[in-house]
Amino acid sequence: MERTQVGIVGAGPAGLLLAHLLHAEGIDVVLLEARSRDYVENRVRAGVCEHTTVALLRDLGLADRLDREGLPHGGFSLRFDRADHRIDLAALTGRSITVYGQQEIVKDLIAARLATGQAIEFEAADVALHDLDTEAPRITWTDRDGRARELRCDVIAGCDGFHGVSRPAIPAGARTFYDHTYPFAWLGVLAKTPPSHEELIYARHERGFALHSMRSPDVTRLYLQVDPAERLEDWSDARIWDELAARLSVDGDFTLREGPLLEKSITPMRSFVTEPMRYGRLFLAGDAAHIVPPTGAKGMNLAVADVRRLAPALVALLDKNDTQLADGYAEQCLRRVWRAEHFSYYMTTMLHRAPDADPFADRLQLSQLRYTASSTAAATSLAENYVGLPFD
Ligand code: RFL
Ligand code: PHB
Repeated sequence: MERTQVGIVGAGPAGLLLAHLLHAEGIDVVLLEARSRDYVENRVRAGVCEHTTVALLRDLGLADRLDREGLPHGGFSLRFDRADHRIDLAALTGRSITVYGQQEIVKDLIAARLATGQAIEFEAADVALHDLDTEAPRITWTDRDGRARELRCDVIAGCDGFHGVSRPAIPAGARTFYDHTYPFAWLGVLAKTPPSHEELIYARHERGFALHSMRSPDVTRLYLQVDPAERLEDWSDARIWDELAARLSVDGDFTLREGPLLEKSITPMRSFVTEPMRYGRLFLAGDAAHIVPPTGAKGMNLAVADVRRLAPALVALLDKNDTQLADGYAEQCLRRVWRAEHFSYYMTTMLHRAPDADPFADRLQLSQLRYTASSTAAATSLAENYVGLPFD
């Protein structure tokens, strides 16, 4: 049987960053990933990095490309009543965010790990966790050459996302789930065309929410609120552009720049939290433990915040047999998680059109938006959550 100190399941932002932090402290890690390198490096997802996420990557010397290619944004627009209402993040908080694709962070982290001579076990199939309530938990899997493998660990970190095997490995009596589904999904597209506006636009419209974001000076990222039952086949490129143009229209100057679509997908929206984020020698981090709807741009940033706490907790546990940080891990993380859950719920319900919205709900929503755009107190509350609350 193979042996390591920390077995990490999942090479998304959480698993890769945790592997990096632990390796830097001399902890031995095995990192397993169900998909291929090519797949994880090209999976289009998040785009907004909180200033705390950027600062951590810089401290670790992992931000060279992010600093060259990432787009710093000091504000964004709330678009409603056919006009833009700018939230000046920099003036309100002294901080800004950076637009840099999650898959670029994943590429940078994979390159950094391989550069230190450490491996990643891509295409690991049939991954299963065992003996989690003992001091010697195990992971079994079938590797890409079809061989059955078994790894004995001191600790397992479940970083395998919302659909992974780690969370379901916790017995039902040992955890509580908090779950909320929304009657919306996001149809997301990546378009080969320069952004139509310098900043992100979160648009509230009678036809539903739309978001204008970007990846680079030549690539735009756009989203439309759709019914979760919608099928991608029913959305031709022309229909997507027409709907985006309608929802992003303003009185005044704005032209939506169209271009070839490079990617299209539909993602349902959900809020979900697991408490505690630990069972015996299994620690959950990132989407494996909790998800938020993407409106607040918090999911990847929460994954980063989790492992930033988990790494020192595991170092203390494994090097000094000091359990204090490990015992406080879940509670500490969950404070930030629930703040992000609330913020994401607030942004989502303020900007999306519920299928059963009546004129009363519409008026409340518009009043909330007008208040946020006109009150420095309300705008500051939004802005400080959006750029990322201080870590400690
Ligand atoms: P990930 O990225 O899902 O990585 C988990 C990894 O585990 C692998 N895996 C397994 N490996 C081994 N064995 C198994 N049995 C396995 N099962 C799964 C998977 O292949 C994968 O590689 O989780 P992680 O690391 O916790 O990171 C979380 C983020 O990916 C997620 O929260 C964000 O993408 C959410 N999100 C956003 N977050 C932000 O902070 N800012 C944003 O602007 C933002 N926009 C978004 C988003 C998510 C979106 N979608 C598609 C869900 C926009 C969208 C549309
Ligand atoms: C993105 O660029 O993909 C993005 C931006 C802001 C969000 C969600 C996603 O709130």
